[in-house]
Amino acid sequence: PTSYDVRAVEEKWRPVWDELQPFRADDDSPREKKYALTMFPYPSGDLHMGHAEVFALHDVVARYWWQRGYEVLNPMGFDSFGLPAENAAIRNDEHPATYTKANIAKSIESCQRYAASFDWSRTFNTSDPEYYRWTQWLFARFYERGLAYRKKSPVNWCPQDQTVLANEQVVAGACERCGAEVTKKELTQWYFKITDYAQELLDGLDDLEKTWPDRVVTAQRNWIGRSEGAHVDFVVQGREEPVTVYTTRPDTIFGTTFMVVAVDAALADELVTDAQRPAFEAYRDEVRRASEIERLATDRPKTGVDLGVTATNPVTGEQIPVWATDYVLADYGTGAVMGVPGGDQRDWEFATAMGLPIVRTTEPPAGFEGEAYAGEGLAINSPAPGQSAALNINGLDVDAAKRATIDFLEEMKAGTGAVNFRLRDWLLSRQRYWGAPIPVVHCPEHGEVLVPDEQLPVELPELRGADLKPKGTSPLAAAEEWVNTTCPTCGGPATRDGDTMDTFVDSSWYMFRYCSPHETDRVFDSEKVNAWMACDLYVGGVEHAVLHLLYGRFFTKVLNDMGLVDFREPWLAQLNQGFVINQGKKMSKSLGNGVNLGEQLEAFGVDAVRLTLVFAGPPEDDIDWANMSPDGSLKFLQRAWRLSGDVTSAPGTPAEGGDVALRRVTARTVHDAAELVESYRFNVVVARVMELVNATRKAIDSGPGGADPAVREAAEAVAVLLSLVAPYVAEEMWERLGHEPTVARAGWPAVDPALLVEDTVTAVVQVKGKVKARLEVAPDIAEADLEALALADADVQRAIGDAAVRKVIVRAPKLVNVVV
Ligand code: ANZ
Repeated sequence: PTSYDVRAVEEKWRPVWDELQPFRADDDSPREKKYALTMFPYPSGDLHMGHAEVFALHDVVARYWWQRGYEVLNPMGFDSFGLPAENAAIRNDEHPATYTKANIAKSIESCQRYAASFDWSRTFNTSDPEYYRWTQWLFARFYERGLAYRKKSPVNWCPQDQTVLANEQVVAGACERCGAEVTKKELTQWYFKITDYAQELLDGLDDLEKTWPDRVVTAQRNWIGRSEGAHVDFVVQGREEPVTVYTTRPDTIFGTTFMVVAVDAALADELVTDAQRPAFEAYRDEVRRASEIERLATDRPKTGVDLGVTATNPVTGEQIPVWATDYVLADYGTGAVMGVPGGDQRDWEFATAMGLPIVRTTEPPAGFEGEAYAGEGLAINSPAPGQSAALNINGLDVDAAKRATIDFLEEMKAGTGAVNFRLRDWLLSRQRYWGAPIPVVHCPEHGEVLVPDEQLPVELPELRGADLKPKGTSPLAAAEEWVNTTCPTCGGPATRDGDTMDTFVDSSWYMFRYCSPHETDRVFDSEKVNAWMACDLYVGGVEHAVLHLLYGRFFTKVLNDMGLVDFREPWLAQLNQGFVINQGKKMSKSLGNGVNLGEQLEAFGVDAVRLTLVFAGPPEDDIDWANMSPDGSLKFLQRAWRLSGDVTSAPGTPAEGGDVALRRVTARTVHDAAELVESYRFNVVVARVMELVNATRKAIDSGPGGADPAVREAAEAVAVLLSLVAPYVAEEMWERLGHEPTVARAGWPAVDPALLVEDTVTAVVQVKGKVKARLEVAPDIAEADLEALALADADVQRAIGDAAVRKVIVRAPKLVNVVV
């Protein structure tokens, strides 16, 4: 036959692999361990092209590690709590588990057909009570350490999904999931104290930057948002405690002409005079009606209300007015800002709108035509001519001026140097049903009480359809039988916490659980986790740059502090795949340009689809399916397969006596493929295998022929290399070459280093017409290199002696003639 039957080959090998279980990770294996993790999916349907891409890319590395002799942990599960299942359940009047289970079954079936090398013996779903029991257990440990707490504050509220959102889930003012405009609501919510780890989360990036994609590292740095500056205390009329502001530019204090307080902060409400209260309240109502998008728009005119009190500038003693505004954020810094219109554009606009004075305190460069100047320069007006102050920083550059001001403030006890982070605590409670219940009981007598460990999991009550409709409070809170319970401390009547946890809590620790997924009496076996982890590679979407990837790092640090794991970073290296798009655009229902994975697999087979995705380009790049040719991939696979039928030497024939030219190509290909996989250049690996297939075909048809052992060696290398990308055809080739399954565990082909040494030629060096040296050089050596090499040779130098070199004639690569 000149081609194989794609469908028949797929159907033939699947049951064999099911039997062999070649990818089951053995905890007790003496081999060196590797952990290859790819982000587990939400089961919101069957697998799609995006999954096909990421699983194909990820599998190259996982399968490569097996071939290299490692014991590989490559697990897969499902992030199965969350809104898609809940919304579907409301639509179809069913239980979210119904939808979840059906999608998981479909996805597992597809993954197996796709021959992704996952170890299915370790799979779990985060919505399994056996899993979320431990999510709750971890919450309890965080609570005990003071890392989980409740507070009332204005939170992001999605009016569509009727739930709060973490800052990380608000994208450009809109709900990350449904796109609705997010508003603010004052609510008591649960938080994880991720801010305790802000500095460490930042510092860890210095190491990760070597093995993580730049854009992820940058996104995390920006999200953590460390800035250095000072807290400055302003005495405010009629208030005992001073008002503290956070500033990154304490050196601009001489230009502070007003103070602005966040209108929605309690401080504003507290400071406002009776006379100004009506105006203040009217303004606050107006602001609350505005959406986050409007509030954050930079081109929006500045608004505010004078609170009617004044503050004293601690350096100049001047009285400045205190205003409330919406451009100051309540939950950043201290919620109060010293207004420096000369140095901050927002303050400039505010001062201009309100008719407040503007004083420059940094000399802008000549010709500066902007408004506020925030750049480098020397301090001026600090103090201004005629102004008296105990501090004088005129003439200092920004850094020196900052330091001098902080020193002064510290001495006066009116301020301190301070570091600030943009990172907020992680709001983890959700008013939705399909999540892990928060394991806390509220007792009128004892307040918040943790549900005792032995009573975990706190299982979800059986609710379905209309019971799940968002009402602004959790559907759990309305499930009376479930909510009403007794206090674990006193046994008196109490109520369960009605919120569930953000699904990002579930996915913050799943990588640990895979190491010992069946534990029933502990969260995981620390010994096994320490043996497998940290993950050697994490493959997934860049959209998780700040959410999941920051939370997982935070969890790891806490688990390390608890003594449960012996490392502080969970993912040593990371690879982000690009998107699969179609006709230049993201696939979407409205554009009708979606590509159905199942149809592609039907038409071209698993191997050709996988090969196409891997061969498309560097993994980080987007793949436009419209420009791809799975048909071309299939043709190539048929060509590769034909080689296996043309090998006529017996299996096990030593290759030593075989055709050297072909042996060199094979050795070079195998050698380079390893380096290419390790640097994630999978597409180049495919290109090199294509070249090897061509070279082998030529050797069979017009070279030494199919009986030459070098041909067998080459065809076997093709099968092993293809097993990383196209497992079905690779297995079929392997069988035709006379081997037992499975090629996936055949082992990386041995490379004789002698075959990697390039051919050399002998260059003759003559001095005064006599041969003085013979040099072994590369056939493509450049003339200049050959000349330098010749003149540097000791015998040549001796022959030249003190004579002056008149001319050097070079005929690369064979001859150098030195004329003296
Ligand atoms: C005076 C000043 C003068 C400032 C100047 C800047 C330039 P980052 O780097 O983001 O930390 N700020 C402080 N708290 C704020 C809040 N809650 N809402 C809005 N703005 C706030 O920025 C810190 C700077 O942002 C602070 O430094 C403060 O303005 C402002 F020439 O203080 B600055």
